[in-house]
Amino acid sequence: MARIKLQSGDALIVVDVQNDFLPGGSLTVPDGNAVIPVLNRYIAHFSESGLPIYASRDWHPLDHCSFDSQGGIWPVHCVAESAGASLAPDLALPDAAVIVDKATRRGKDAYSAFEGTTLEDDIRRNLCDRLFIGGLATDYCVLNTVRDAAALGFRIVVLRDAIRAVDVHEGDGAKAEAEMKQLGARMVTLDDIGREANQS
Ligand code: VGL
Ligand code: ZN
Repeated sequence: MARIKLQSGDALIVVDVQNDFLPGGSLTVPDGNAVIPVLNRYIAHFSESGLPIYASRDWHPLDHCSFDSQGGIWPVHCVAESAGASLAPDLALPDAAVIVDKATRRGKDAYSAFEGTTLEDDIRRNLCDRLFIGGLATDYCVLNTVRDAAALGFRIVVLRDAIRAVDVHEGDGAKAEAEMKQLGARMVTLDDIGREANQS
């Protein structure tokens, strides 16, 4: 039973599904690869509906301030142009997907896909007002992207079967989900999504 019909004004944002956040990467999100087949289904829905798809990448310089080598809290990860920064090869993005690189400057971290990027402008130019957001990690870049989306006045749908948490502190992911709900995000799974044309 599809409870949400995709329609014009909807956009999909796939957050940071990059090799370094997956098993074998330098900052593995537990069970992170489980989001890939699910996101591929969402991507197919959006593609078939002719709706815009954005994919963000964490895209750091080698000496980024978030790295423990620079006094930050993370291992070196998602260094621009490195294999670890590549989007997961199994992520089935169409050519039309728009890639959004963030946290590209040494001195500043940016967990939100909106921070220091053209994402908001791109979305508004496409006349989108409802954002479907999934990816990695629930308690960092997904949460902060949702926070900014809410502050910017977008309606938000979180793909709760296509997010996973780092959980540096146990419960961080659950807390993040609670906050996203508090911010007005609707939490859905694949079963909730349908297409206008498919409804009967
Ligand atoms: C992220 C930690 C460090 C994320 C990025 O994409 O959630 N987490 N950099
Ligand atoms: Zn990062």
